[in-house]
Amino acid sequence: MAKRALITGIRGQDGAYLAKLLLEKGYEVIGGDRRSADADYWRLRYLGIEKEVRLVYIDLLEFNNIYRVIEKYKPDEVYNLAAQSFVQVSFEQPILTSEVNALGVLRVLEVIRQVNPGIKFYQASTSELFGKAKEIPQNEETPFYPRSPYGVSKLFGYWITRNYREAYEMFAVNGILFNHESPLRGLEFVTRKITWGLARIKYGLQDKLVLGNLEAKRDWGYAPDYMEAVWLMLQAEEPDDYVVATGEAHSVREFVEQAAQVCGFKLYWEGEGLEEKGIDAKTGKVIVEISSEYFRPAEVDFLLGDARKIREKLGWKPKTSFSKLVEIMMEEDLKRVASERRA
Ligand code: NAP
Ligand code: G4F
Repeated sequence: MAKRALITGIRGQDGAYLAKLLLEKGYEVIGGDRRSADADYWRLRYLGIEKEVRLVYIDLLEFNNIYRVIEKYKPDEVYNLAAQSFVQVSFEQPILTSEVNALGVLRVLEVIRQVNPGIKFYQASTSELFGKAKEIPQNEETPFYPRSPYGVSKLFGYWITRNYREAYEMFAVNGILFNHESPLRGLEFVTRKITWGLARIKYGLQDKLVLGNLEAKRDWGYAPDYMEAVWLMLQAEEPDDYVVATGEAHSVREFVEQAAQVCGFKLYWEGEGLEEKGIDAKTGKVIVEISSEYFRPAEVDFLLGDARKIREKLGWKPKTSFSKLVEIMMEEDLKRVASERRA
């Protein structure tokens, strides 16, 4: 019989790629979506799986709702991807962020414990747990030092998952995933903001791209590669926590420079701090500016992951390089903007 998986956060980037992967593996996929007035399943549509996923309303804020869904659909595996996932907004909405990202995880775990503790559980943990990182690179043993309400809320999610594993012998695991991007990334995150913005500048629909801290460094991977790792964690013999990363870090500045190059701009920089500007040498136009609006009250300066454990124990390694990732995202946004312009 086909395995059945429940994915919370089905409308997000990872929800879509994971659903596609599981469908390809023969799973029946139940997609948990919180209701919203203008629900649009564009990511599922983009991957051609909108009709293959069975959609159910599930909101991590409501225990009874989660209980009914899990009791009714009896999944073999639950992937908890739902979250208020934007770090910047967590400074504006710290309580909502914690309700969803901290207590929300506990609600799902508690339902599983009550309905059927044999259900396998995946928690979407994050490299934001390392925050002001205590060592470079970061692995499963590196101490945590979160730097945002988002990071702090995810710390609770991480520990409650471990606690349910240890206390009730549940198969509950944390994937500590470093940043992973794709053409399905939300426009608020810096990589997609850059590729979408540059594509629009190229086609004359936008004047400039306004960014925050160009010096922040991230270990950026490709989301579909990372969903393979997520699935592998629930197929392991024993439940355990794993770091998922590429082992290479790049700055926001490098991301802009590479994307601009793919886009056909010749970018150079002038000025410093908030006055710094990115100029296209071909036209002399300013295409990148800096604004304090996009700086965070507390920043995570540098993340670099060591994914040795998952490579050695589960045989996972990333397939997509940083330059390939930038190219995939930039070319897809150029295509999208070109067709938006034709429409
Ligand atoms: P995403 O695109 O923001 O997707 C998150 C999804 O969660 C959205 O579809 C959102 O629904 C849903 N959601 C928000 N609040 C909810 C609630 N109260 N109840 C039910 N659903 C709710 O994020 P992602 O990039 O796919 O990331 C997936 C997970 O991995 C998140 O938990 C994130 O924190 C974590 N993570 C991501 C990365 C990364 O680099 N992408 C790295 C490490 C960890 P709407 O569509 O209605 O807004
Ligand atoms: O793209 P970001 O918003 O991602 P961030 O904060 O690293 O969080 C993402 O990755 C985490 C894993 O480490 C996930 F847990 C989380 O859910 C999310 O998916 O920002 C990346 C960096 C930051 O240092 C930020 O200050 O880019 C810097 N940045 C510079 N200018 C900007 C901008 N970030 C955004 N969003 N917008 C800017 O204009």
